[in-house]
Amino acid sequence: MDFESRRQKILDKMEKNSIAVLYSGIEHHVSADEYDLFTAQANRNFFYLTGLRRDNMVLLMDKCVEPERTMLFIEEADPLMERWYGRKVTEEEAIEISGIDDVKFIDEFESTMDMLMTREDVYTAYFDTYRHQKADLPDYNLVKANEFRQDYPSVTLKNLFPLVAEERMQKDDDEIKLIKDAIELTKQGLNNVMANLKPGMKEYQAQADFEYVVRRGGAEWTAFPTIAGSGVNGTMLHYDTNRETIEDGTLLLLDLGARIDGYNSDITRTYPANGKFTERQKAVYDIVLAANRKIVETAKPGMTTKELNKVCQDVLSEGLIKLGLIKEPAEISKYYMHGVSHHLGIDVHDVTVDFNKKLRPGAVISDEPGLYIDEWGIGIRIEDDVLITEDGAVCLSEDIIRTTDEIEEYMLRYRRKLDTCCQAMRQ
Ligand SMILES: [Mn+2]
Repeated sequence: MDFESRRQKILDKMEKNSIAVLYSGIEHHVSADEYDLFTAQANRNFFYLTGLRRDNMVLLMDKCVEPERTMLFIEEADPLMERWYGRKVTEEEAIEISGIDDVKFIDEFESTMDMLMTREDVYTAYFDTYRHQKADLPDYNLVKANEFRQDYPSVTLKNLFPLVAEERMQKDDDEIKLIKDAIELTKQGLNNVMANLKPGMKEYQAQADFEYVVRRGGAEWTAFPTIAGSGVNGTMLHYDTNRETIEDGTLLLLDLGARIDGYNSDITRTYPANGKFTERQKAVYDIVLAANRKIVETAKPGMTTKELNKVCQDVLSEGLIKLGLIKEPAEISKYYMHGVSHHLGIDVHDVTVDFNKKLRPGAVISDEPGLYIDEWGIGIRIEDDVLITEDGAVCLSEDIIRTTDEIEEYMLRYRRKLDTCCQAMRQ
């Protein structure tokens, strides 16, 4: 990965006489002496610009001097702490991974900042002040930005987030390769779900069939909590309790993905519990499939995800009118209530600077129409990951089978006798 050119692009966008300060973050405390796994929490912009996902690091870019300076601060290794908590990144490794030559230890950070603020003309400071919603605890970078504001009230504070997000919206070849690898593992995991699926199983057992394969195959973990909703649970968009029995005759909706080296896949497939779709399920399924295919055919640079969603709504409403479920296109919101696309990358719902921003080549977006018909106990979503190219789009997950014929054929051929499958312990 070319982290140096990524940082240069940010430096080019920064104002003259400015600095940028970006923290990797600190571990989230859970309870007693338990902390969340840090790799999943590291500030994603920090990771994007350095390739590092360890806690207690700072990237400092200084555009007040000629030539510009980039420094990285890391924790110093302490053999006793490492015995308990694992190895830290060494200076050599940090230089090697990030390509930053000027690496110092974190206890020098305060004095370095102090000197810089005293000796240089800093008019503007960029911090990552992103906030998802006010109800959340503020992110570490926001806490640090507020401290800085207190210490240096006359320096203009600006948000680094959109400068980095704008770059992250176009993936380079290295990033696309990792997303493809994550998709390939997701495919293997889904094949294992189909091979083991049968009525009477618990939803979490189908989840386990997926997660075993992707972890075994080298995924660092799943991209997000696996959704395995059978029957009416498939109509709940973020259902992830996964504790119900998969009944005969129902569909199982699986929204899931593997994560490799920080990059995510995000795929949804909907399978019949007993290996055969009913006529009604098939009728609804084929409407969703038509919308899914239409999006990848239509998507191209210059369009917005909003426009794509309109295309999706048109296909879905036409289908539901034919089925007699609705009379007017506007009624589609009763059965389809989310957007068809989001960006995908280091974040599953990857960063965007502007919802109305036109797609550019290199963008990776989801293609995920769905229909959620509570009264029939049918929830169907088909989600693929799509790369925007110079003149159109390609489906990166084309190889993950999706037609009802393909799915039925696969399940008929590969479904195992499950006598050896471990029994569910609890509801
Ligand atoms: Mn998605």
